[in-house]
Amino acid sequence: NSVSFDPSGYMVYCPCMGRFGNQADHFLGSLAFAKALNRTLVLPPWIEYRYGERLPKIVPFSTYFTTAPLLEFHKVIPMKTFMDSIAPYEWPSKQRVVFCYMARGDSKSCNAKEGNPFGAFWDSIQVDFVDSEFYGPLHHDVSNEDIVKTWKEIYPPDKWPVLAFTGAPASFPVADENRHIHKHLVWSKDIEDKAKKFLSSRMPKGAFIGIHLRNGVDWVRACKHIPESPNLFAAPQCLGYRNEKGNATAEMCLPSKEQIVKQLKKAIKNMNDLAKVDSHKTVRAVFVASDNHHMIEELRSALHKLKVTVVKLNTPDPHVDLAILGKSNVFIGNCISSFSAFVKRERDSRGAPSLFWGFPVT
Ligand code: GFB
Repeated sequence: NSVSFDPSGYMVYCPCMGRFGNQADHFLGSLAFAKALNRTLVLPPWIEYRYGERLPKIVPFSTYFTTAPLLEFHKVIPMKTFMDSIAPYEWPSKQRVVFCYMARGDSKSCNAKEGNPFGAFWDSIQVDFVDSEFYGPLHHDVSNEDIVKTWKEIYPPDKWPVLAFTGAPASFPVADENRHIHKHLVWSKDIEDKAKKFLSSRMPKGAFIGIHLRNGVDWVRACKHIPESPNLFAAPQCLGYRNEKGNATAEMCLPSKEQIVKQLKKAIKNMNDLAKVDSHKTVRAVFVASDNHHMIEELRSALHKLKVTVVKLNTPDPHVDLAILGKSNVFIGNCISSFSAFVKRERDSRGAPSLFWGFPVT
């Protein structure tokens, strides 16, 4: 067959933590890790959870993203190609050892298939493991050259052609130095087309502000931890990785209606001031993405004097929401949410402006 084998080896992992935003953070770190070790990264599928369904849905990587731009950064291979053309020869069933930092649960193994989504993920590619390998105290922070060297010494590709990880060999949130890799994450034609179709058919011509309202019950619960977690989840994206720009607040996590309206009006006014010299910049619409309550009626009535349309997708679709938010003239997101962080990174890679609810604290 035409798939060429990489003598430097492969790396495969289960994106077993969190939902899309978390998995995207982990993907960037894992790709950086694979690059540091000079191994081909097997593109993981996305793991999705449906309310009321016991098993998660396993979605091919390419459903949402294009492979070619990733190759500009590092060697990657689709999961199916790897399983069909590489694994049978380089990673036969009897040699499938799984890596983890230390034993999971109360066993002497990685227990890589124990629990959800662990079992479902490896089952989806028909992989069972014969043994576990604990790599601790070695770790995945490859910003340190010695660590890279140690990985290569202990696990050379001729003896270990495939490193399979129980979870992503990456940090959450994504390390600061890996954020830039996001520019290689380009939406698939399908997602891009859906976003463009919505923009051309449902949005007035002109500038628009994209906002992310993360306000479902899981989020309300998570925000209760803000007082003891000053850098919760994706918060470093606005507060800095060492809280250089302050601590997370309840208003950043779950902004009030007053806060949202105040910031939106200000953003619209700023844009419209710019529009005095460039009329293309006049704000015509606000696009709302949310996991729960879009506040469409509240926002329409609060903004009616500003002559803007307030819109959302007819059918919920997180990836199309993200793609549209990425294209907005100004984005206002949730600093704590990794879903917002996805948009912020994409926009940063193009120099497009982003703001956050309740930040900076005034
Ligand atoms: O993406 P995500 O990891 O971001 O998880 P957070 C939130 C999920 O909620 C998304 C849905 O993957 C979507 O499925 N969602 C959130 C949305 N915002 C929107 C939106 O604007 N539009 C649509 N259509 N869907 C973390 C979780 O979420 O929240 C953690 O990953 C944990 O596992 C924590 O549950 C409480 O960082 O916001």
